[in-house]
Amino acid sequence: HAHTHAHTHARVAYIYSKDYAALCSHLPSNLNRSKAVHTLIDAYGLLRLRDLTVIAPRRATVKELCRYHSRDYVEFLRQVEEKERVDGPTDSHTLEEYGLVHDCSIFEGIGDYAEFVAGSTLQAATFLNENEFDIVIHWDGGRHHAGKDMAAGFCIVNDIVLGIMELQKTFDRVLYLDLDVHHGDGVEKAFQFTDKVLTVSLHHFAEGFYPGTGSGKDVSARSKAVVNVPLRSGLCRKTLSNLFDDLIEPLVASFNPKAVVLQCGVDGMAGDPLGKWNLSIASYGDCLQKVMAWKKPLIILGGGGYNSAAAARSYAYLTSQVLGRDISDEIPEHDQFEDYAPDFLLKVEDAGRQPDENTESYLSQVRDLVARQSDGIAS
Ligand code: TV7
Ligand code: CA
Ligand code: ZN
Repeated sequence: HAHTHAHTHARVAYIYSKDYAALCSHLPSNLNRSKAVHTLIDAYGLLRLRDLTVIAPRRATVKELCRYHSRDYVEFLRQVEEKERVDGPTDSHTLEEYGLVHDCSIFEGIGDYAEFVAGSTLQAATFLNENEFDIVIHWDGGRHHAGKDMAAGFCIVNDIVLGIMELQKTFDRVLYLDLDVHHGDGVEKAFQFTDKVLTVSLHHFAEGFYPGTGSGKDVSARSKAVVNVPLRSGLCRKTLSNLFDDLIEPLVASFNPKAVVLQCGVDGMAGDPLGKWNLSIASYGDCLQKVMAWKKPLIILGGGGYNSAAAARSYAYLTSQVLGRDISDEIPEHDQFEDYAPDFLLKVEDAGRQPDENTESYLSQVRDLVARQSDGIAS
């Protein structure tokens, strides 16, 4: 295929259906978030714009899921609800073996959810492979912690790994950039032995913070194209923007990816119940602008974000940015308008909630860490 990107307006696909949002809204860690996100984006009129195509999600087949996941785990996910209706609750040993406890307990529709979240990111990848769209948005995707044969950290299946594997059919080098406040451990693990997929994760790194990996210090033979950027609490817009320019831009220039997957978890936003950072919506906007400026085939995924109204605000803003449209700072009147009280504005402010502990001296250590990890990365 010829992938030329001389267009001024990107061809944008947006993966969504009402039923899929309902399915995703049962995810215990993000109850009703999916509905909030798509409802706000729709309320802003973005789904009716001509330069955006809404595409219905599709199921991944067993065969597709098994490109990465183990057959046992896939079959278990697909059958667990029916089996529990007939035989009663699954024994705790089996649940623990598959990681379907605590953070990832079984929920209504889990089998369908697993098939659709994976199928949707696979579909996104296929659109890029076939040069049908330039940018595909899948806000319900981005499940970076799921393992080959187990769930982890609110992630049941790893749609990202499956999507990147699909992109590899067409694109020789794929960049994975993970902005979620947590380390993208599952994706890193899947591609740690190949230099054709560069996995980059920025994350909060501190004693006791999940998942505890991604120190940036485990530079070894196994990690060929793995770059971790461990950061401290209170990360603010300016610091992130500088890090992006100083560390990410040169890395990406030397790797020269043919396609990009952006995991845009927004749990680093100020006030997120799980996050430790101090980012604003505009801060994610900065990153997205920089990524779009590369003009590479791009999949944009969601991820964390545990204040649903804040996540909806940011995903609405980011969607408008992809389309090159400005949207009003005033939340439009719609069914869920009350969720945006008391200000009813699009803003999530980053101002001074907590100090930025990423001091100049800490950041110079990070620069050294990243330099050591990037050694030998070239296209
Ligand atoms: C991508 N933090 C996912 C991020 C996954 C974080 C964790 C919770 C949590 C779980 C709950 C809950 C919670 C308020 C927060 C070590 C444990 C501690 C379970 C109680 N409230 C993403 C995963 C992280 C579960 N897990 O990157 C049920 O917070 O720290 C842990 C692991 C063991 C299990 N316990 C928590 O953003 C989408 N979990 C309330 C009820
Ligand atoms: Ca991350
Ligand atoms: Zn997260």
